[in-house]
Amino acid sequence: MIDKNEYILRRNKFFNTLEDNSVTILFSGVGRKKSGDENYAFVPNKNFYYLTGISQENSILLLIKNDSEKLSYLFIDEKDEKIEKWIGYKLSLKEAREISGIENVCVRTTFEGKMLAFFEDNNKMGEKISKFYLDLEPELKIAESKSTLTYKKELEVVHHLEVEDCNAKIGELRKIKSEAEIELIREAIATTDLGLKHALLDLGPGKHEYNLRNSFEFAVREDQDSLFAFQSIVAAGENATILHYPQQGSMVKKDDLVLFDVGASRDYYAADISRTYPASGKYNEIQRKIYEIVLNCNKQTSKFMRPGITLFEANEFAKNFLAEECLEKGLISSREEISRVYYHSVSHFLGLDTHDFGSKEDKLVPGNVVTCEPGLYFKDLGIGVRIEDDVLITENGSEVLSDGIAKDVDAIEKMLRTR
Ligand SMILES: [Mn+2]
Repeated sequence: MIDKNEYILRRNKFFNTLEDNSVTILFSGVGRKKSGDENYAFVPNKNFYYLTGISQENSILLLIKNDSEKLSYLFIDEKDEKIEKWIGYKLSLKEAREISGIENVCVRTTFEGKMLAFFEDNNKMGEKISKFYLDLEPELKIAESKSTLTYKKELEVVHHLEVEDCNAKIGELRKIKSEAEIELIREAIATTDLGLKHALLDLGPGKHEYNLRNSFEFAVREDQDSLFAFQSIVAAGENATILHYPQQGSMVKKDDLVLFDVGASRDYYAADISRTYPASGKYNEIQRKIYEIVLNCNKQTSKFMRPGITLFEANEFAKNFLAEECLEKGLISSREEISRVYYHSVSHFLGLDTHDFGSKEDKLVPGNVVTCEPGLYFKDLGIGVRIEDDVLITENGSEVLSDGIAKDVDAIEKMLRTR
């Protein structure tokens, strides 16, 4: 749970990145239609959520920076008992105030009127405010058939305003996690661990991938009704060489390795963990050989990650490590062949989104949370191994937040023996 003072602090930091005499409008978004009269489960725009803590659809944040004065307004749907009988509880203005720390919480239907009055005043004052910021994420729907991109056109054409995308400004703030955010990621990781342990009770030949996935997901949901950061991946044998393997209908065979790439989320903060287990309870010789290369790469790469390093450099480090080891152990016959058996990147930023804001060229700084996920995939051998941890960049190096989830061969085999 993030305190309202942290949201106030985040908005102040964001205000500091904005031009004076500017207006910012952020939308939580509206539910996306699935089919008929059914919508997908609503997920708020993460930049809106980051600055408000409000996850209710159809909400709007209005920030005005005028002569260095910083004004925040929040608009949410009016409570309506009839509608609540169908779709459940909605926040009161007071509750929204307590969550967000915004004093001026207004009913959503007053937003358009307030903006019209604002445009009139602004006209009278010789268009003192000419700069508008919107989050121009293309998929962000703010009404049934309206996105922030259509809203941008309206502001430009009707009101002659200059509109700038503020997505990256908020993204930059999101890259550095507070203590409270790191704690939520830790909690998401702990829940993911519970899920994996539960799935291991069922691991064995004759089970289907979906049995193991359901076992994982059952335990996650049972833990404080947790949600998932992304669609769970459980892939046995050759299927584990498909990175985002979607089907999960295959039966696990005795000699299969089973790859889990899974993550619970807490207040939308994601865990992203991969582990690869032997169905028989014991890694055979070739599996162990490949597994230990990936494991050592995982450990060395997370140590390599520290302030000043980029994710591009971390990937080069991991790729070289894998190439060298595979060559030495006779798994490939030239260094170039590594691209055949390792075909993704070793890391991405993690946070409110599983693939969070941040590029491969950004130098890491303390407070960044990134993944460390080397893998090797031998389709011909029916073996795919990925070992993924979540890593916090610290002042002097890094801390593996998911170190508590067993990954050493002995620890895993013992766990499977004694379950
Ligand atoms: Mn990942």
